[in-house]
Amino acid sequence: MRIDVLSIFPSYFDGLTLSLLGKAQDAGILDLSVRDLRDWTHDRHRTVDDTPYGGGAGMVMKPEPWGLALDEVTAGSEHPTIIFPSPAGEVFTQKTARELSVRDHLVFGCGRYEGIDERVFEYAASLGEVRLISLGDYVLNGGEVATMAMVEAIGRLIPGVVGNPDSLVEESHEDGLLEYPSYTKPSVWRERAVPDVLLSGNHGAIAAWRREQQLERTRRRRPDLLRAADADA
Ligand code: 6GU
Repeated sequence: MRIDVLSIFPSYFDGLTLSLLGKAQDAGILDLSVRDLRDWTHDRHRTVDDTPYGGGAGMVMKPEPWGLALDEVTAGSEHPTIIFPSPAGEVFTQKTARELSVRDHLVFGCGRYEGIDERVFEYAASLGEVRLISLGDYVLNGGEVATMAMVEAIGRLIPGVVGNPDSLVEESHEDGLLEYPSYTKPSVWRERAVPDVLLSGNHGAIAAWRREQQLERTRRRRPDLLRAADADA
């Protein structure tokens, strides 16, 4: 998979070369390129923002650098998916991550200031599929941290990135439920014992107990997930 990130703070993404995603890049599974949006400006100050038409607080990102950057990173790409992280977008979930993990080419456009000139989104739709995606109902200063979260969630689903694919199956949100609790040695620690069933060797009983724990935790912590599953059924 190819991923291009456009940002005025490219050094935010240095962390993505570490660990799992760094190995995926070394192995040639993931081709991640982070580009400085200011490289597509042509004035002495490398200006990317200006005052909003109609007035109001803050600055708006100018369309011209975005147009040139999007033209360049999508050139020769058949079906790029162009993602603009935005608190005004659809909410990112594990389902979104799964869907995006099978795309050939993702482009993340990280906005800053009060936003990006609206015409950029219209123009981007002529180059590929545009998605405005939010991490949740709170506000970050820009799209960079949101993009890092999405690239990690998507990247680990690409075949070969996570060493043991079984570890992808039993985690929170893969089946619409939270994960069951995990324990390791010692069997008693600070007077707290590991649940007996896990030491029983009875695989059927263990599977049933884990399922019950998943349901109980989800009921208690995230009842909204159970209602969403009901609505799906
Ligand atoms: Cl994707 N961007 C910004 N700026 N704030 C957010 C967000 C995204 N998701 C939640 N808050």
